[in-house]
Amino acid sequence: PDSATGYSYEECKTTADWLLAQAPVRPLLGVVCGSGLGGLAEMLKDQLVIKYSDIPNFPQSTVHGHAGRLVFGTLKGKPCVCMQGRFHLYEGYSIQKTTMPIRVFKLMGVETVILTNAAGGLNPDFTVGDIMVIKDHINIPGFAGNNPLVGANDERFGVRFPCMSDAYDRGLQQLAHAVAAELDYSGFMQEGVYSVLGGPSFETVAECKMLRFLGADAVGMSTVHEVIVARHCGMKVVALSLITNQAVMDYDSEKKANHEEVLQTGELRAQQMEKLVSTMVSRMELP
Ligand code: 6GU
Repeated sequence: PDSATGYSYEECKTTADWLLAQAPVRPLLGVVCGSGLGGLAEMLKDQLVIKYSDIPNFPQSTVHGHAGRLVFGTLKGKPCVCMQGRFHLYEGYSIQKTTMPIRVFKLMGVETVILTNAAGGLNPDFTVGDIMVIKDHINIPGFAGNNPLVGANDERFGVRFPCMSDAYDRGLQQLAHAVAAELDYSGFMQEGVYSVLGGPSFETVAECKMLRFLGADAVGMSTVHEVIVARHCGMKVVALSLITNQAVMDYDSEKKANHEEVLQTGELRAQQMEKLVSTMVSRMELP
């Protein structure tokens, strides 16, 4: 099943070794940049930039707003690898393929993963431009068997049935809030539950109401599959959602979800998001 749906351990290892052979640093930190949030990668010092199309075995990024490059360097002195552009289920890859870079992170020595995304707000207390520290997720595609760990389990990555009740590291969530307070960002910081759908169509009104009723604060099309794979192989995870738009919750609303609004809000808050992440990184104790 591996060759049909995903990548084997050996294929991931080939890619990791190929990257390490040219990387200026051995990364301890992996960052995945969401839509419109790729600017974080520009903050890395002593960069080596590699296009996904040049990396053996790597999937290719197809989404506008995602650059499709891997950037190595140091962020606040910490050795780092950054994905500028991620892979989504709606691009047509198997879900196992979309998460292959996370396993490559692990095989390069990454121990902590920071993920960002753009998401629609479901919680009525949220405002466009808020940053939500993800404390939990609802994996809707997973309910139907679309989980990145489906298929033969390779014990070299992790156990067959990994725990997810502690997926989002408590200490790193606290760090996010503490750093936000220091930067005077508390006025737009939130915490909550992120729900994922396959996309690419946005939600109907009934679907938004259902997700809210289930306990979700935000909805998006990414991150959860990466978190599951990162936790499976024992990496620490912290994830931040930029609320780029309010999900439409009633039929009278004139509003329509669209990708342009997502990217515009990204621009509005991108610098603060970058500052938040880089300051968190400067405070992280890495081995
Ligand atoms: Cl409203 N929905 C989904 N599924 N993803 C989004 C979004 C909404 N806004 C940004 N990303």
